[in-house]
Amino acid sequence: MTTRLSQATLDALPPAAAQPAYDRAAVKTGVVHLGVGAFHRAHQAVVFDDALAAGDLRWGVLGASLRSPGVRDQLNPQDGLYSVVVRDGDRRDVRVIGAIQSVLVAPEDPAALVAAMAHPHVHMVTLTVTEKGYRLDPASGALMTDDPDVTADLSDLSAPRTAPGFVTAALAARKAAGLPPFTVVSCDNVPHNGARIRQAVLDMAGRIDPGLRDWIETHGAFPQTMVDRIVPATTPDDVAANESLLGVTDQGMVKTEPFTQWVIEDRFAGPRPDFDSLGVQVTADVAPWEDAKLRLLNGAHSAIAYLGGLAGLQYVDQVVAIPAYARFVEALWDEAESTLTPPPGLDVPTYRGELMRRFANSALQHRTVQIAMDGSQKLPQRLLAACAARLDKDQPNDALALAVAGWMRWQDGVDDAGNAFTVNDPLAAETARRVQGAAGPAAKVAALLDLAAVFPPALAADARFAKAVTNAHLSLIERGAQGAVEAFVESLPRS
Ligand code: NAI
Ligand code: CS2
Repeated sequence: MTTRLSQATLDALPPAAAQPAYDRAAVKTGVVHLGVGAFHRAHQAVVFDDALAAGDLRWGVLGASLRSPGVRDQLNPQDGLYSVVVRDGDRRDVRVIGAIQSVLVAPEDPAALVAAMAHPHVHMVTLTVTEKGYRLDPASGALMTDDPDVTADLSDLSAPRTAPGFVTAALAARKAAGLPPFTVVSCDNVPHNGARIRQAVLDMAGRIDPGLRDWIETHGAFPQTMVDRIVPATTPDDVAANESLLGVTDQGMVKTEPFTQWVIEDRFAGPRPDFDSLGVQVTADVAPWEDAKLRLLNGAHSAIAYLGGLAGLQYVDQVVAIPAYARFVEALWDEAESTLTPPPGLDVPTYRGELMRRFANSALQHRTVQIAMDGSQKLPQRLLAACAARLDKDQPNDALALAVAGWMRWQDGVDDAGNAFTVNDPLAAETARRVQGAAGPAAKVAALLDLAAVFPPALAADARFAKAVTNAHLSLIERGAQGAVEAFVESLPRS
């Protein structure tokens, strides 16, 4: 067995692997991060590492997992160290990140996490707990008060279970201690992420203690963010390949692309790193950035995941290498783009070109099945908002409808070659029930459109939308996903 990456083995790393040059022992914990997945390690933690490297030692990160001990067991034996490997073609840039100081597993000791979040040095709580981790209804954004963990948090916050529960409990502890609130920074692809976590926390606080709610409303800050960097899940092969570069084993490594972007609304409850000097855009209005990213990047990602995955294509780059799929993505973007008000500084044609190049990065091996996960939580902001906006203007939605139909076909749990797979989604049991109970494809589409957690009532009731999705679904059944994409592209006017 090779040696593990740790503070003690940093000296043994090859010169090409960048590593922290600041005094890690002098770093204070200014950030608590909930959900230390791959994305946090390749995105926000890199920015905090940059802040530390620039000499501002207030921004060490305490990571917390709200579920399993996996990342704690990867990082704590490595003194929190791990590498970010930027992959592009044959390029492999390795950088060891020192910002994460340690990782807690919340269910093992919820009170310890609340106490850590209530520490006076903590100024920010950042979150990447996935869309479903907010316990919000995906279509309306309301706190799911019938969720058993939310119910438990509402009746007793001494041992929280949910992300809004931890934030509320820690803010209550800070209020009781006479401390200011921390800034809550959601870094998930949730629409209006700041406003949504704020509403969830205010809702929870209001049911527990109206005085706490008023205090959070007056003093709290929940900036909206747009976050972007493609960070596929790490595989054992990635760990092995990295070991041959580093000379030591790094169980916590993450792989990513060169591109990274973080846009944050200028709304903070206290100190923050000097974001402007760290390449982070601090701006008054994040919404146009968010809409563009969710509808163009993520909308295409979900379409690629369902329509590529059903055709048996494993990776995103394999999908966009097929000319019909690439043309389909452009058609989807034409529809989505027409619904956007791009922010100053975003040139959409250039952005689309960059996105296609990012998707084509074959060194990432970004699995379609990973992106297909949790579709019920993703569809509203990625595809359905654009559909609704186009219907309002009486514009057709054929490409978007094919993507939505791809999600519906995915709910069957069988690909075009007849291989069964697990539908990984918090609403999978509900979609399966609806699919199994439907007599024929049109009834199946109707039963899924009737799922109010995903489809807003006005969209579900729109006969033009139902017809487009039903036709697309019939095409998927008749031709398979790749055939349906090819037929769709054939039907486009020649440009
Ligand atoms: P991951 O699977 O590596 O990590 C997910 C984290 O969320 C884990 O810590 C997990 O314990 C936690 N989590 C999952 N379900 C939860 C729940 N119900 N309650 C509380 N915590 C829960 O995933 P990754 O790649 O870190 O992505 C996480 C999120 O980050 C995404 O869902 C997305 O919103 C956002 N994001 C991801 C990007 C990427 O390319 N990976 C890029 C931009 C945003
Ligand atoms: C992806 C995103 O998994 C998914 O659903 O669409 O995580 C995507 O990689 C990021 O949003 C890129 O910033």
